[in-house]
Amino acid sequence: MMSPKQLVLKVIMLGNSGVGKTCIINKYVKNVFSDNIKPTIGVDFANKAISKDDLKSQDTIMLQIWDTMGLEMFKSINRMYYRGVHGVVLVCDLYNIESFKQLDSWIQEFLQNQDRSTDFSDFGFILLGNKCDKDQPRLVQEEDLIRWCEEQKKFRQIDIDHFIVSAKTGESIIDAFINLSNRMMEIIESKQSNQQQLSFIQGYRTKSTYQLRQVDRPKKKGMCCSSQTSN
Ligand SMILES: Nc1nc2c(ncn2[C@@H]2O[C@H](COP(=O)(O)OP(=O)(O)OP(=O)(O)O)[C@@H](O)[C@H]2O)c(=O)[nH]1
Ligand SMILES: [Mg+2]
Repeated sequence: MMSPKQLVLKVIMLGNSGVGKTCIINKYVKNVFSDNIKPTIGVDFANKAISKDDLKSQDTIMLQIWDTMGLEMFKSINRMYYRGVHGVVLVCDLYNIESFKQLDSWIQEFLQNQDRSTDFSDFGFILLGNKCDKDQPRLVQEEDLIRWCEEQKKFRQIDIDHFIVSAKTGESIIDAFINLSNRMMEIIESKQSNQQQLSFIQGYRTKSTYQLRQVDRPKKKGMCCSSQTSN
């Protein structure tokens, strides 16, 4: 066990356009929600600190949450943001069946293009079914999410917990990110020696901060890459 420290962990949001990825980040990091939000073009990231009171660990975490474009035509551009990722938030819209069907393609796309590990259990995952505040019969049921997670366990040996959430009311959003943070900590702590843990964490860090900033700085006007920080 290494001495307590703050770890910077990179998390990426994945899911179809319109499922609410940007709204979920805004609610979680800034506690705001807007009905009037445009599709994300380019990338952005926000930082959010998780205290050790919320973690089953002596360490604290700074989550670096990357927001990407869900539009199909940008899928290949998203690939460069898969570098150095520790955790993935998969999102579908409970009122959009296609967004649920596409989850498989998002996780596959990530696993094929990430550069960190051939062992898929080295990544933390959670699945969010968003927009549960809506007062209409849902098109995607909680049972569908449960079954999907069971399939990931069976066919890919990946443990994924699901959450029914709302970016509008904030329901279960904090719980979901704490679950993901604990999962990522478990993965780090499962590394046998201090040295293994350290190189595992530093490997992430080097790739997510240094390389991304060097390679991915947008050249075109209108492609934004700003950051927000919240505690
Ligand atoms: N009722 C309700 N509407 C939501 C919720 N989350 C997002 N929305 C709405 O859904 C629409 C899409 O939300 P975004 O956050 O832009 O979706 P996105 O996944 O970031 O989409 P892309 O950036 O195109 O990939 C917006 O009109 C939001 O106001 C929610 O929890 N409840
Ligand atoms: Mg967005």
